Amino acid sequence: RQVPEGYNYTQYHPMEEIYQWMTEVEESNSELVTQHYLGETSENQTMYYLQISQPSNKSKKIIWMDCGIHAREWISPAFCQWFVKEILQNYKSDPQISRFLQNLDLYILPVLNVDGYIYSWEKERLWRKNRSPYMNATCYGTDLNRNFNSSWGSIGVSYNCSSEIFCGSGPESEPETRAVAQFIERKKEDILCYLTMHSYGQYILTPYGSTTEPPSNNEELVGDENFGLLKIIAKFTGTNENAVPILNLQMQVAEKAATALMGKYGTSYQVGATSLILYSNSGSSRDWAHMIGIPFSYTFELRDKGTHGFLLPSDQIEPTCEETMLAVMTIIDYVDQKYF
Ligand code: PAY
Ligand code: ZN
Repeated sequence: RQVPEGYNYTQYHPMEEIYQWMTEVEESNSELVTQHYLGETSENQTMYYLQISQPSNKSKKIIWMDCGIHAREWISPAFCQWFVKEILQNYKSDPQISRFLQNLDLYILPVLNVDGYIYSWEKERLWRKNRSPYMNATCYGTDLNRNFNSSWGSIGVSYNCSSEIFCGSGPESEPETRAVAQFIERKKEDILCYLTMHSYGQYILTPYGSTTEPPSNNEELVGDENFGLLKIIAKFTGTNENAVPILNLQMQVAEKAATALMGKYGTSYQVGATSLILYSNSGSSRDWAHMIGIPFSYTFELRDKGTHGFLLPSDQIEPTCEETMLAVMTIIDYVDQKYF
């Protein structure tokens, strides 16, 4: 029970099977899971997310996780599915999960870039971007992780639509970006943590990609006065003073997560701001989520470090998901314990 009977979590699945899986997960766990419409892609595919929430009169906070913003990173949607399975299988028996589900709802978008994912299954395995046409359909695809409204177009992007890192014609020019951004914007007062899953490289990346200089005071966080963000941050950092402590704290929590992950099979992850440990980029969803005031915002780069790269063999799905689970649980647990 609780997970669709017979679904194979140790294989990669094409989009139609993931759609089917979402429907079945909801049907077989109707007390806990609901499937919701999020939006439409540029090729008119539907984007759905799953909401896992335990019925309660309490007002709860949210953990958001999206997978598959980049088409070829197949381990990412596989992890979102694994994560859902683990929660559903264990929420009754695992005290950690049952504790945080009293306070937190989980919102999971298993495949953000549906068109790209389908394209990488059917046409070009190493496709990265979405599939929107540009220049009279002479080139296709925007890098959705350069299309968010955070220092859009400023660094680590291309304006050439045939580039892998084409940032689109403007911030949120893409329907997939808009669907996610509008939804998160609407819910941001309640979202404590934004997680976005990629591969590969074995990193937990923190804000910012677009600058190596953490802004002083609260300049980085817009709209804080609107929803008492400072009060939220103070819950975590114990200070009302400025934004730097939350950036540092994100690092520390990511370190704990990486340590937990390593405990499983010894896999080593590097932790730090994207601009410091990887490269600079702008318009990433992770930067944007933190900029609008979500206190914890992370990009995971899952296995491996380049041996197989995007073509991670399916026999690594299980160990990758098992270890990543520990990291994600560490973060959720921290946020839960500290906030509630
Ligand atoms: O949020 O800053 C971030 C993630 C940075 C990723 C990016 O969007 O460029 C890093 C790459 C990714 O997962 O897309 C890394 C992979 C190996 C790539 O395609 O270069
Ligand atoms: Zn990626």
